Amino acid sequence: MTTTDPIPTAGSIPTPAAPPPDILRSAYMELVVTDLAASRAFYVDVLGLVVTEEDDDAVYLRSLEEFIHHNLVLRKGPVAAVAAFSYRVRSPEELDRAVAFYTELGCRVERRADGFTRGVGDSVRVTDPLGFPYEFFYDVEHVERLAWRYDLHTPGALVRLDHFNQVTPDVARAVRYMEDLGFRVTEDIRDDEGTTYAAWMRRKPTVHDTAMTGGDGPRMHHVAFATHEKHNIIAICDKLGALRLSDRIERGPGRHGVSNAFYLYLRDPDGHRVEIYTQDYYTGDPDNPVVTWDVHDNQRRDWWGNPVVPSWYTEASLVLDLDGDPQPVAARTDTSEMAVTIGADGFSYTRPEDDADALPSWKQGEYKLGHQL
Ligand code: XXG
Ligand code: FE2
Ligand code: CA
Repeated sequence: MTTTDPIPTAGSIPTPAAPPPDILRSAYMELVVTDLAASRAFYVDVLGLVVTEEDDDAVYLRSLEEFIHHNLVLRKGPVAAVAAFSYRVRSPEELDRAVAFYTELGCRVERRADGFTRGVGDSVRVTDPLGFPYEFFYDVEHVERLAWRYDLHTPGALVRLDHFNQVTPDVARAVRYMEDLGFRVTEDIRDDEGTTYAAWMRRKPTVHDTAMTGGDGPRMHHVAFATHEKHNIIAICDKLGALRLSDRIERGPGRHGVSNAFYLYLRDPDGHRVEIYTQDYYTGDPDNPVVTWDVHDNQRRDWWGNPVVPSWYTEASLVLDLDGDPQPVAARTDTSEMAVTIGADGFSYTRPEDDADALPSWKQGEYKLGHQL
């Protein structure tokens, strides 16, 4: 049978009449890695994720507070890429909804009663309208939640999977589709000309389950794991230094503007980006206000004003179609955030005398002190 996977095209994505599946949370990512032993050493020996199960082809890992079989699958393969962004849904019936929703969108849809990975049962995988491999499941093996097993915790303990981050050429188009899928925007980055550079969207009541970052896509920007505290992130930096692996640190540690979380970005042996993230805020009320940042605000991505390295804007991982082939990447056509903020003719401001209209009213008090200094 010949099948085609939709590639990202311009034009809006229609809203299906079929209701979307009720998604609970981002649950796991399946990563294809080229050297399984090297990746295992990075995620298990350095970052301390827990092996639930493994064989010659794959390692199934979980974070310390998780009770489902895995949050990360490392699968050996020829090309480093992402095979699935997987979401848990509220009940088994939600899988029928996922099939109807994506079938109506004209997407390729595959359902497997016994799952695509070990530990997970009935699942639906799709190539979504943006070209990403999305998965939905409810049925999953429960394993021991290691929250109380402090004998196993390390100083840099990763306790939960927090979110995914996806690169896509047209963020506004992506947001409309994700809202149809039931996500709500919590924060975004824009300019006065109407360009959206990035948007953060949630199902669980935190800042996000996934974010859309403007750039050439579909590609995977990062997968993020949470620690309890900021000091756990510092401990990871110290450990990387002690192991002479400081070149795995790409950006940070620092405080995000967007999300208010404390962060660190690492690159794994294949270059897949992993964020360590902690202490964002509750967003679960129905009238949770959206926070919009000006793309020229120098503190939007790093609250302390530290520059974002160019690789963070330009590099990302390929994603696979349902046959396991890399998806073609389409170029972003809107201006890139790197060009408008750190490129040759880009600009950004820290104090609002450079752009008086840009400062939200709740920051006016802070600004008065800044102005005196
Ligand atoms: O999780 C995140 C991020 O998407 O990784 C990046 C929260 C905030 C940011 S940003 O760099 O915009 O502060
Ligand atoms: Fe992130
Ligand atoms: Ca194919």
